[in-house]
Order: sequence, then structure tokens, then C-alpha cells
Amino acid sequence: MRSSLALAGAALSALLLAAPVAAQQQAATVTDEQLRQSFNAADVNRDGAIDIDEAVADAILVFGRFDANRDGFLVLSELPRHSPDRFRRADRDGDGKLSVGEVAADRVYEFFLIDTNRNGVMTFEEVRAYAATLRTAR
Ligand SMILES: [Ca+2]
Ligand SMILES: [Ca+2]
Ligand SMILES: [Ca+2]
Repeated sequence: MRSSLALAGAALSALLLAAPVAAQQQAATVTDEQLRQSFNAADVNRDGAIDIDEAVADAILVFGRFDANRDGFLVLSELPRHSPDRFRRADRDGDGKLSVGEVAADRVYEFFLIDTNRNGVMTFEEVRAYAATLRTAR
């Protein structure tokens, strides 16, 4: 239970990283407004919900933004807000770097945690409720 929550935390921080204003903050201090910014950025077709394609596309977009040296991998030094623990959990093959596949897989895992009513999309309320559970889990 504890480890699955922590893994989810790693995934959520990828979503939160999409908000430039949130880049220097811990996930626990991200405001609703910043969360809304990340949400809207991921909601490409502007229907007020994030489907699985939008969620994965957003993860890949964020990946590109943080891959500072453009080698196709993210290392811990490129992710100032990631704790080493979270990084290790997302790094499924344990090679010390996150591939785009590992980041996308993490996002898919997160998607099914957040879509609590299982209707195939994440609403803002679902994302916000999930962020709140991470805050209280600390
Ligand atoms: Ca959408
Ligand atoms: Ca890896
Ligand atoms: Ca849903």
C-alpha cells in the first residue's frame, strides 16, 4: 500500500511538472490554480477531461522539456523536484535513468489510480482528489 502510493507520487509529479510556475515547489505545496494549469495543458482537445492518449502525450511532452542534454533519458539531476526514492521506483530496469517508455508506463499506472469512477477519463476533480491523498500521505 505504502509503496504503491509512493510510486503514484512519482507519476503525479510528472503531471505537476507541466506547470512552469510549479517547477521550484514540492508537490505538497502545489495550489489548485497550478494544478489547473497542468490539467488544461494536458487537455489537448479542451473537453474538460484527460483521456489516456492525452495523459501519455503529456508525459512524453514533459519528458522532452526536462531532458536537458537531449540524450533521450532523464537522470535525477534533470529532475530537481524528484526525490531519489521516487526516481528509483519509476526506474523499472534500475539503470539509473528514466526512458520515455518508463515515464509513459508510470503515467498509465497513475491514470488508472486517478480515474476512480473508471469512466476512462480523468476529470479535474479526480486529479485534485488524488493530489490531496498524496499531501496527506506525507
Ligand atoms: Ca481531453
Ligand atoms: Ca531506466
Ligand atoms: Ca474519471
